Amino acid sequence: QRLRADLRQALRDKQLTVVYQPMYLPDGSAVESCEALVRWTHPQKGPIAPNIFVPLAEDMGIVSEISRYVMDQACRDCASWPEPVAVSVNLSVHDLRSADVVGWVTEALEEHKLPAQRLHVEVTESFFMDDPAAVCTILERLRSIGVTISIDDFGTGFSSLSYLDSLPLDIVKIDRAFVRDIGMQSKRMKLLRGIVQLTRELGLTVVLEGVETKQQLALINKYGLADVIQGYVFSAPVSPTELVTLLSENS
Ligand code: G
Ligand code: G
Ligand code: MN
Ligand code: NA
Repeated sequence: QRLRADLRQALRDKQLTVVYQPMYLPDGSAVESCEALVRWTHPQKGPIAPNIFVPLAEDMGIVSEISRYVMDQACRDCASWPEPVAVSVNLSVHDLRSADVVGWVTEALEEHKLPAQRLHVEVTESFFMDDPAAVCTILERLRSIGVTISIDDFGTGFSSLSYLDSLPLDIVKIDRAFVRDIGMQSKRMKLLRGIVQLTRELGLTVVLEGVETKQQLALINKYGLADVIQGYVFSAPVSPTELVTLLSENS
């Protein structure tokens, strides 16, 4: 109960910040895009994980205020990065229950003069559970203005394969569970190779999440399994300032 009141206060007092995790080309030569990740530092309790407060905000019916805040920051920050680095913003399924989202995304892009081509939005499989037609309509509208659509945590939800060809998608971010235990001859590796091949067959871009070690990276590149790589092997999430430094060193 207390945390709910504190979260409302946090939105008013701008206690929320955004960090960015760069996603790289598989050889590490350049940053392709950066994922915006919201952070909350509670004045007494310290950092609260988004896994705690995002679901809380959803339950309170105020998650779109967080999404709009992150979208605004993300568009502002991305506009200052070297082209063509894109920013990727997580949406909540609640954001897609109302057509307003197209309006506030457009506003953020226009306000910060960011071309829509540099904005990606991430949705999860669970978004398509209750009202897939409505969600698809809104994603189509975002796509028609030039926004790129990513499916996040792919492979962890239900009926994951059956709809890959029917949803308005551009990028598949394969969940880190598929990367974690890959060994040369492992079943995990076979599974990952199969998913990647299928994804590419459908014309979608493959992002591998949660790549942590040099060994994983070497295997991924040996088999050419990723178009883009996100994970600690290249970089953890960093502050907007650190990111600007990182991007300037990287280009
Ligand atoms: O950054 P971290 O690993 O702690 O994120 C944990 C979870 O919180 C991830 O699943 C991530 O997608 C989610 N998350 C982080 N930032 C946002 C955000 O701005 N909006 C939404 N809806 N989820 C977010
Ligand atoms: O669910 P989503 O993909 O939005 O979550 C992104 C979160 O994953 C980020 O908050 C980030 O902290 C975390 N993350 C990023 N890279 C790695 C990694 O290499 N390993 C692990 N375990 N987590 C990661
Ligand atoms: Mn994500
Ligand atoms: Na993910």
